[in-house]
Amino acid sequence: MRRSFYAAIPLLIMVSSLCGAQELPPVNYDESKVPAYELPDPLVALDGTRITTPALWFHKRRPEILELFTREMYGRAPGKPERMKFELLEQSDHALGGRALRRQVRIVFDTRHPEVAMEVLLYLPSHTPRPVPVFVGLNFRGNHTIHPDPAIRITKSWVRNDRRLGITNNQATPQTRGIAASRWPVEYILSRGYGLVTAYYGDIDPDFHDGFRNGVHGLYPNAGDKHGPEDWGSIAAWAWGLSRIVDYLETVPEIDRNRIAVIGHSRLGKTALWAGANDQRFSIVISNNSGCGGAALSRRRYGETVARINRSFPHWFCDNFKKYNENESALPFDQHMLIALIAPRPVYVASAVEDRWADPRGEFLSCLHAEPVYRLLGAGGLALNAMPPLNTPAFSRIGYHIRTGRHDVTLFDWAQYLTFADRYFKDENR
Ligand code: GTR
Repeated sequence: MRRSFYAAIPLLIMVSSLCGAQELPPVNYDESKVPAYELPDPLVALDGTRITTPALWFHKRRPEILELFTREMYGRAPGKPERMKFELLEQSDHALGGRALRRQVRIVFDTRHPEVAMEVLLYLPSHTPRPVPVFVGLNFRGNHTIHPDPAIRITKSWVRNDRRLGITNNQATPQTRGIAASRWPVEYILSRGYGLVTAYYGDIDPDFHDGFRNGVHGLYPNAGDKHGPEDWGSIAAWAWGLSRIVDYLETVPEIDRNRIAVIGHSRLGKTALWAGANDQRFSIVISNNSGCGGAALSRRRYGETVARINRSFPHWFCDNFKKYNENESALPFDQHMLIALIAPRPVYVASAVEDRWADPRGEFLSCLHAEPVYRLLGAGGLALNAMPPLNTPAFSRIGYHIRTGRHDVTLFDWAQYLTFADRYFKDENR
């Protein structure tokens, strides 16, 4: 057995080189080995124009940066579909022991293909003046995993197999009900006067590389073999799905459309940032441990790098992004400019000290280097010039914290996001 394995090594090497698997430098976790780099200036346009007024930012530089991120990184998504439909699946005015109104709604993106649909779960606080502010965020394993509430529909979409949870045929099992509840403190969010809106990201696009055929990719003519180098990857598809949730929320009178925050963790934190950059209906944007391709600066090459993320997840970004593998200095932007696209709206970036793969310092530096744009727009900035101590949030227009612990969403994180939202949503002068 062992001998046959060793005998196969030359063959494995040959196959991997034929597949183009490139030998990557070791993962760097040593701050002294971060390469010297120069960041593109968000306030200097490609033609050299200095951006000195809000008008220049909004009419010249912002559209330019949005286009660069679209073409070179996340890929181009379609607009709002013409044939969407919202179907009410279930509703209760006395959910969670009378604390909440619960609603489950199916969003069909194109009535000609009703099988491609997203199920949205809403909890709104019962005893809060309407219309209420809400947090919107995608979840990783199905709506039924965010809370043990037995009325939540179990997803029928493709889910990743997991033997420990009894998932062997890519179908969610009843025993997965509530398994992600620690990341979704529903009662606490409601008690602070906010609603929570979530959907399973796999309803929008299953998270594996199938050549851009399944999920919402398949609804458009550029699916599969027609997929071009600047067409949307999965992160852009998930972000597009978040905008479709807002399309629905705009029809719900109990929800205040001017107070919609978008939140996401990890790959879904990257997604929340990209959704917030594209869709100004998100009035607060929250990135929880989003790392490479999210809040972290690519040029630092600390932890996960562009080449590594493109190799592990070839479907997340558009094909053009692969040009920057081991070639970050050629990027016409870095992730501080993604934060800047959200300006002047409040944005909150959170890191975790043990989450070195996501490069906490790189996440902080993106906030710091986005600040000149916020200042130009008269929106204040970060109110920090160095990383704060652990568990010490900074609640400026750009909010930031680094907490103890690992890659996760905790009650501490939520407590800060709610306080941050209170500051901008409950302030009379907002
Ligand atoms: C990791 C990936 C990260 C992050 C994370 C997650 O495997 O390298 O970029 O997105 O997954 O989403 O949990």
